[in-house]
Amino acid sequence: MIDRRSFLTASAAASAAGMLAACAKKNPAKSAGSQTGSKQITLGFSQVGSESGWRAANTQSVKQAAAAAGIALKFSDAQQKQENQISAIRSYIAQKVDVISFSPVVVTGWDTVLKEAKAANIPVILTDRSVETSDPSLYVTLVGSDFEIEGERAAHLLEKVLAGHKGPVKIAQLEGTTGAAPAIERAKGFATIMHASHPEWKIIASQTGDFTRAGGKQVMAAFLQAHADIDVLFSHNDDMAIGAIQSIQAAGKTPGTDIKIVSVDGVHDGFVAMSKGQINAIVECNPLLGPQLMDAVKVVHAGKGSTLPRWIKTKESDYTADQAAAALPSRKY
Ligand code: GZL
Repeated sequence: MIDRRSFLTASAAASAAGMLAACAKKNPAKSAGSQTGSKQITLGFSQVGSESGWRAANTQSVKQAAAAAGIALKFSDAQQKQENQISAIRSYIAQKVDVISFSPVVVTGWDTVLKEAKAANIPVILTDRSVETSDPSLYVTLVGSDFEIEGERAAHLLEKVLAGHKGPVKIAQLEGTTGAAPAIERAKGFATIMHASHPEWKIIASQTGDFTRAGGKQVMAAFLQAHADIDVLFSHNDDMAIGAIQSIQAAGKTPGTDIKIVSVDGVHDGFVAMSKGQINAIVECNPLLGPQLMDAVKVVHAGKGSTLPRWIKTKESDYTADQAAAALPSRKY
C-alpha cells in the first residue's frame, strides 16, 4: 500500500512545475503573470456524494468559498460512484474550464482521465482525499487532512478513554468506503499504535459501513449478533457511529458505557452524541476546505502552482466527551 506521507514528500515541486510549463507552452494566455484582465476563473468540481454530515459541510464550504472568491463553480455530486466522477471530469475538460478539482471517492483508477486533463492543459487540484498515481505531475497539490495521523490520534484517544482498564480489549471497527484514502489510512494509523503499544487490544470485527448512518447501523447490528463481548467501537466517521448507536441501544446495551466509542469527523450530531456520553471521543477532520482550495485555484491559474506545497494540510483537534458541551456552541459545522 502506498506510503502516502513519503510519496507526497518525495514528489517534488518540479513535477508541478512540469505540469505548469506544459500549460504555459500550449496556452500562453494562461501562463504565469498572464495579463488577460480580470477574466473570471471557472472551476470544475466533482464531489464524492452526499453520504455524511462531513460531506454536506464540505460541499457548503466549497460553494460558499467559490462565491466569495468570485470563482465560477461548476459542481457535480457523484453519488459515491467513481464512474460519475470520471464523467464529470471529462465534461469539465470538454467545457474547457480553467481548473479542475475533485475529492476522489477511491484512491485508484484515475491516471487515464487525469492524463486527459493534462493533455488539455487543465491543472488539477485534489481536495480531501488522495489518489495513487505513478505520475505526480497529474495533479498540482492536495488540500486535505492526514488520515493516517487521524487513525493514530484515534488510538491515543482510546488510550485516554480506557485509562485504568485492565485486561483484553475487544474492538469492532466500522471502516469507511472500501478503497477510499480515509478508510485505508485511518485503519493503518490506528493499527500502528495498537501493534506498537497495545498487545491487549484486538480487533475482533472490521467491515465497511460506507461512511453512512444506515451502513453503520446495519453493520453494527451484525457485529453485535456475532460478538457478545465488544468493548470498543472505532468508527471511521461520526455518521456510521450514530447509526451504530441505534443498534447498540436496540441490543439493550448503553453506547459510551457498555461499548466505548471513538469516532472521526466532529460533525454537529457527533458532538451532540458525545455531549450525551454516547460517543467517548472524536478525532476532528476539518471539512471546511473551501477557502484553502480557492486560494490554491487562484495561484494555479496564475501559473504559480509550483510555489504551492504538494500537500496543503488542514488544522484539526481532538475532543473527549467532557469537552463536548462547551465546544458545541462554537462548532462551525
Ligand atoms: C474525510 C472524508 C470522509 C469523512 C466522511 O476527509 O473524505 O468522507 O470522514 C466522509 O464523513 O464521508
